[in-house]
Amino acid sequence: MAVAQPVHMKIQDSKKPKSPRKEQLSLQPHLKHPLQNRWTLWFFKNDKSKPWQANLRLVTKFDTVEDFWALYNHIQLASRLMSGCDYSLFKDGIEPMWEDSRNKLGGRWLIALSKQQRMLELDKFWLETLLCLIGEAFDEYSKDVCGGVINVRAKGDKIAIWTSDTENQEAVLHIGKTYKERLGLPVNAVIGYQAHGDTATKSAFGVKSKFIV
Ligand code: MGP
Repeated sequence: MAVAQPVHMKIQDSKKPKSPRKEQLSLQPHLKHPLQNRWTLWFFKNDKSKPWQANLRLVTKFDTVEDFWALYNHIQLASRLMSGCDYSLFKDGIEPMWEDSRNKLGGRWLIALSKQQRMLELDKFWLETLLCLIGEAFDEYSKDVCGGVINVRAKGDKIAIWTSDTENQEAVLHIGKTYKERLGLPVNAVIGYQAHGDTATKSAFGVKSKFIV
């Protein structure tokens, strides 16, 4: 945004060379702080007349810290979305669905929230989830991370981190323990990891967790 400058500043400025020096120009591309990965934000709005995949929209991609915050500050907080909506943030090239080749053998660490937690914790937990993702918070196991999803639902909201391989127990457990700590959940709280294959074919009895932390 252009900011009007006081007259005396303009006089001082007029003494400076008119065009920036070469070195300054070459520094400009480095002014933004690059993220390790490029990320894609997706939005889901439930229109029951359409198939599930048709309700999913790619919003934008970003790969710098500054562009993340510009986006985060521009979009609606999750707690203000209509019930039935989702945000998903996935590594570029991975679609936020079970069918993607990077997801189909994977699963999710699921944070199931009570209705009361929407006002108190939903936005805080989702922001922390986003920061864990873009900040590669899981050490060498961050490569197993595919993305994160928030489901805004009247029956109780959900937040999850999706990983690529349910069989990679070391990675899954490290990610789960770190995620629980980062959310500041009490030690005696339990979160579960569910395989997408089980979620997609779940029975009336629900989905059994493969791991808990
Ligand atoms: P949901 O949106 O993940 O949870 O899945 P919700 O609305 O809380 O419902 P619940 O069943 O978990 O209680 C709702 C429905 O959306 C699923 O039953 C599927 O029909 C569809 N769906 C969700 N996901 C994440 C996928 C997906 O990755 N692929 C496909 N094909 N359908 C999906």
